[in-house]
Amino acid sequence: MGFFSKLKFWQKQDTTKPQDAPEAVEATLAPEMPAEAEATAAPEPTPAAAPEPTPAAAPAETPVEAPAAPAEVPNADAEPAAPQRDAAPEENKLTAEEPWQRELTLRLREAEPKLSEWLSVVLDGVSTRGAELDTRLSFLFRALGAPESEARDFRDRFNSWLDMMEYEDVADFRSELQYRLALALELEDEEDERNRLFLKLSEGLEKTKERISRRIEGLLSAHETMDDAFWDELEEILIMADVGYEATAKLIANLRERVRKAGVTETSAFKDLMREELEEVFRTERRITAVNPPEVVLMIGVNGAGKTTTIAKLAHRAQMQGKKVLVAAGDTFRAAAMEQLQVWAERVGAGFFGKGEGADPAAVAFEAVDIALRDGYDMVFVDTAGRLHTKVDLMAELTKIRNVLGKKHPGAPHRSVLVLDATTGQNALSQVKLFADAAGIDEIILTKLDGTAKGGVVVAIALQHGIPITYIGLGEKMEDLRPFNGKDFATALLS
Ligand SMILES: Nc1nc2c(ncn2[C@@H]2O[C@H](COP(=O)(O)OP(=O)(O)OP(=O)(O)O)[C@@H](O)[C@H]2O)c(=O)[nH]1
Ligand SMILES: [Mg+2]
Repeated sequence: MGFFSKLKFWQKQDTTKPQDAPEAVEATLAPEMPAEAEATAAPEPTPAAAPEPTPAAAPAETPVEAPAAPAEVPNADAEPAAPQRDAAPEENKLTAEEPWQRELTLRLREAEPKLSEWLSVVLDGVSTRGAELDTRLSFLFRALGAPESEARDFRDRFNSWLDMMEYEDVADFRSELQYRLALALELEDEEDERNRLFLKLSEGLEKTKERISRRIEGLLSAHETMDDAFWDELEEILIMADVGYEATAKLIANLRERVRKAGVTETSAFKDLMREELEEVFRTERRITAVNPPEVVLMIGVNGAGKTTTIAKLAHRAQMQGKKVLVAAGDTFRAAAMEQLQVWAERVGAGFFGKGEGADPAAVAFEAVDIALRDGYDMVFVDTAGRLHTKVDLMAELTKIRNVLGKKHPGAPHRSVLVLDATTGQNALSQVKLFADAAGIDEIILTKLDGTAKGGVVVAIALQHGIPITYIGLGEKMEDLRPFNGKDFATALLS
């Protein structure tokens, strides 16, 4: 559990706490308070962040990568001869008396209360990794009231990742650093982060937008009213953008009804109505998300869809949120599949369990959950084969894995996640049907939306199957797997 979730939990427990949250950044940073004492006194990190930001409002105004302020190294002189980056945390202990620290505190307090701004202040004058960066990151954690142990844990994991990636320059890892901080400090819902995601989403959907929004623009300028010819042309545009016949027919019928109810005929009103309709299409029922730990997630999908890399990305997110994660190599069809998963597990710092090529995948799943129960893991991701000798074999294997998991741990698998490659367009729809009928699906993750013009398939999946889409893949980097937000998707698609 991350620091701020613990904080929220404690606040709920103790109703005697004052209601008024103090400023996010404390002027005086107490050296090494016990975690709990510090936490109960600590405020919400983003008092100014709106709970329901409107993603459309700001993307253009918010810099994705805010440039560092003019170089001004507050601790250039105050810092002793650079300690090694693996120096004991005590050596990095901060005291508020030091001039650079006072200055940094003031600048953080003056900055707009959002992560990208805080990070700009903290990284000002730091161009490479090393002791300076470590010190500043610890400072940021403590300035936000997070316990030293979490700062240390974050720094250690981040430095191991930097070692592995052989990154030295801040320019190479800044984006990943911000992503990790957003997860670790539970700031991902912050407006700033959402804007970053929205920009990323818009960029990722560029090719799909070429197919949908550019053509809709053309349609709107060619027609003044929404007459039959208008709807016919719209139908063609949607089909060409991989929304598919069935979903297009449904969407057009819904849109016509919406237009009729709104009592408008002019095409100028169309985009807003279409956006509202898409938001409706992507709306999902609330579900019980609580689980009896460990939470077991079964990843299914055809070969090459992105199951293994998506497990890595999900494991990474969960680890950053303070969870203990185990990944299980249930794809025993190919030795390479297991090795690939093991490498990813090591990279993201998750536990790994595998039994070798040809082992029974159900036995792998069973033993992995056994280990997870014994060793207190919070989550288990079970990778599965995408290809077997026949479809029947594949489905029988998935059913067996599910049964065994349920016997070992009631409620498991808590989620069966179908991973779909968006570049396969309409083919993705038949995969949903196949897996839903044979194995059952609780949610869908669509990968490779970046660089495909077939993103319209997202609409088809939501309309035809009503299975929640929980994440989308917008690239190969860890931070490129993002929670799916239907409202943002509709806005990005039509903007
Ligand atoms: N551009 C892009 N590439 C992705 C994305 N997700 C996965 N990939 C790439 O897709 C390829 C296949 O991914 P894997 O995770 O190995 O797919 P898999 O489903 O495990 O495949 P099998 O093990 O063969 O069944 C890899 O090269 C990934 O880097 C994404 O969102 N965007
Ligand atoms: Mg795989």
